[in-house]
Amino acid sequence: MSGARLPGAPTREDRIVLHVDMDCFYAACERRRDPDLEGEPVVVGMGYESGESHGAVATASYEAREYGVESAQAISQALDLLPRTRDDDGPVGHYRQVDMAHYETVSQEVKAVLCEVADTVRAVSIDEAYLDVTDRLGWTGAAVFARNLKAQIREEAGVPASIGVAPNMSTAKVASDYDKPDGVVVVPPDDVRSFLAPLSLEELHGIGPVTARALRSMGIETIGDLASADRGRLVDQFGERGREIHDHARGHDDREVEPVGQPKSLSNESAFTEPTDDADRIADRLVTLAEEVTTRASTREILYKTIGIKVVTPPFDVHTRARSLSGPVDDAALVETIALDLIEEFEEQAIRKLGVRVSNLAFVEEDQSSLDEWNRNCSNDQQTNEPEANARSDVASNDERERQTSVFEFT
Ligand code: TTP
Ligand code: MG
Repeated sequence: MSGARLPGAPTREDRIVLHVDMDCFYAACERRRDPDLEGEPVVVGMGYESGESHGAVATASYEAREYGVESAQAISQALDLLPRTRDDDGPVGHYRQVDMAHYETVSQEVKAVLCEVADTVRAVSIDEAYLDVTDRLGWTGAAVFARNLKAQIREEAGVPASIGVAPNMSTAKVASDYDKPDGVVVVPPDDVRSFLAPLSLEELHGIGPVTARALRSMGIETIGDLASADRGRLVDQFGERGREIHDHARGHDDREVEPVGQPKSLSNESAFTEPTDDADRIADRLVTLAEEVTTRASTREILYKTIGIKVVTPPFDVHTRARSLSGPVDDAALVETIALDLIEEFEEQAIRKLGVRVSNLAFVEEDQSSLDEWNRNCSNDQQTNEPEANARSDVASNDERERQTSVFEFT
């Protein structure tokens, strides 16, 4: 199954890559602030206001798509396809003008959730991002992780997403599109070729109508046909891009998910099968989580100034505790000691889930510009979702407030 690779280039087929793509994003954002649009055909576009008639559809809700509405259609044509008046409880078409400022706000909220659950997040547009979660889970946990993430985005950003999980970016993107809307599709390494094979050429990112037509004229109808096509012929016809689409059709894509900037925290959490108050089990689990987080920090040459734990008690009460140091450290033993110290407050309480987090990060090798970039991308990372009463910070400086989010939904 190996395509042409540079000698020594790593084979990265063991990675776990997520592609998150929001469903009918602009329309979903409109619904978020106007719940009356829920379940209705909604068209979002521009250029149809104040007597203008040349506007085009930016997106449409899935209900509107059922009537044949699609992106780039003339708005007047789109609205003609939709019911204008409501019969009994039947649907009626709605038009909303594009409001980028609002969509950017929602997009930042989605990204804040993504930043929270993965160390490596690459936002590629207002409504899609790739995550690499290889360090966080195995394939057996991938579906649950993706479903939790989808639910979390819905809960915290108020919009629906579809998620594809695969060993590389290109297949993950195909997977996120496969079961839209509100879908989660997991394609483990052994299933990549059989998943891709029957799909039509246009499902592959980078194959537009023109390339698809050219491929069809070569007798190539599906991604499977493309995968087994002669590589030399594809390169003759399409140059370097021929090589790329051939690789992607065969489920090969060595591109790394390169984050924009850096994370704001590193954390890991783990749930018990049943809530437990067994102090030894709780301490053992906390130590394991602390080790995992500090190893990750150390490998990436990341220092931290704040060390925290998260404790979930039944039914689903989330408590966070943290302690800040006077300066950044890389000290695994200290993280363990502080985590064990902080958990003492919960002695004899049944615990459903535990987490360890280090934050207030400093990057040994990084320059400030990439940090600023990340901070812009994760500017909503400071949101508080837990009740104030749950917060308690054993913090050195008064102006520093620990984040309490219901997020950090990991392994
Ligand atoms: P997409 O992700 O392509 O579309 P979508 O999120 O609306 O729907 P889907 O469920 O199929 O993912 O694009 C994201 C947003 O980009 C979309 O909501 C509106 C905008 N957009 C345009 O403005 N013009 C276009 O032609 C397209 C395709 C999208
Ligand atoms: Mg989308």
